[in-house]
Amino acid sequence: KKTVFSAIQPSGSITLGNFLGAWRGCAAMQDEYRCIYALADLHTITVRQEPAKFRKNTLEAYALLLAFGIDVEKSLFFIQSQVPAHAQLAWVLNCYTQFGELSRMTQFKDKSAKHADNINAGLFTYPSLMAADILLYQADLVPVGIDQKQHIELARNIAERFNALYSPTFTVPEGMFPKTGAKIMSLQDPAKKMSKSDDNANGCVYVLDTPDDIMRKFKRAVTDSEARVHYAEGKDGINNLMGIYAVLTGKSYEEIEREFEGKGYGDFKEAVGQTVVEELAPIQEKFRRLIDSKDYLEACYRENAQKATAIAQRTLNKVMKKVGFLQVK
Ligand code: AQP
Repeated sequence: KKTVFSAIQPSGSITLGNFLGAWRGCAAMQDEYRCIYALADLHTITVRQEPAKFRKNTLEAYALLLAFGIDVEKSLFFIQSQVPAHAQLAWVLNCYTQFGELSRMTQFKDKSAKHADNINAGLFTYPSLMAADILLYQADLVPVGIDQKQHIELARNIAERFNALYSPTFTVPEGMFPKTGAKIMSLQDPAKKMSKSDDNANGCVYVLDTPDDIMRKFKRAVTDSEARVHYAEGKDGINNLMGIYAVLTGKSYEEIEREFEGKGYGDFKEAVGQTVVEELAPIQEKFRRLIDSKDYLEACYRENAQKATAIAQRTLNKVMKKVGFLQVK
């Protein structure tokens, strides 16, 4: 079986973008692949977090991903900060990653514009920590939203560079992007991706939003003045809604256009909202059960961190040896 790795930051409440762009697919891959999933909480502190809120977000994200269908009987699902090899390999990889390469990362540029008062070194070296996450598990495939494409490319370059300098050490991973819904945009500003940390909560549908909130956000979604449901350049708002509807119903854009021929945007928004509410209802119910089972959750992440440590350590040991660190026998 090929190995799959993916992670998500517990940097806020998880969005429909996170779910459709990546995690719905991740849950569906568990029979065919050896799946390794993580909460990337080390990455999260690249933006300042309030400690109590951060802890709460992390536990909630753990429960929510289980509710998405991540099954610890089939897959590994751990919390990054509980597996020390991630930070250790990231340091080594930092020394094999160029300043110029990191400077070109668009996420760094976006986030440093947004957090101009805290452009810390961790924000800059975020992609080499992400490379460490992936390479530690010798992942073949990394299912993520298209916004992560540049980071995956960098992880490949770092792996190839290290392999060429020493000898084959890392599997060179490939990104895997969904065909539709690879990038869900803000409902209020469809030029911007839907983001956990968006200041405008109306633009962002959270997986744990109530049905009323979800419907309200879709009804208020920014569209255009044409009033015809079809996919076209310049219709970012409608394109985004069509993308969401397409992923959830499995319908093509042509089928959606036919379904809403002669109908206004109001009907279309209502239908998209309703589909989202129905998709999320069983997830929300499962989440509510899990979040009350704190002991189960703790047992789960503890055991998964131990298993992940055993795997990650093997790669880290190889790397330390190849680089030339003095070994303790
Ligand atoms: N809008 C999106 N559309 C599709 N996929 C998305 N992803 C994120 N936003 C969208 C995918 O979700 C996974 C987890 O992302 P992350 O937590 O590592 O961080 P991010 O990409 O920076 O996500 P956010 O929601 O925008 O968080 P903040 O606000 O903290 O920066 C990834 O697979 C990502 O592609």
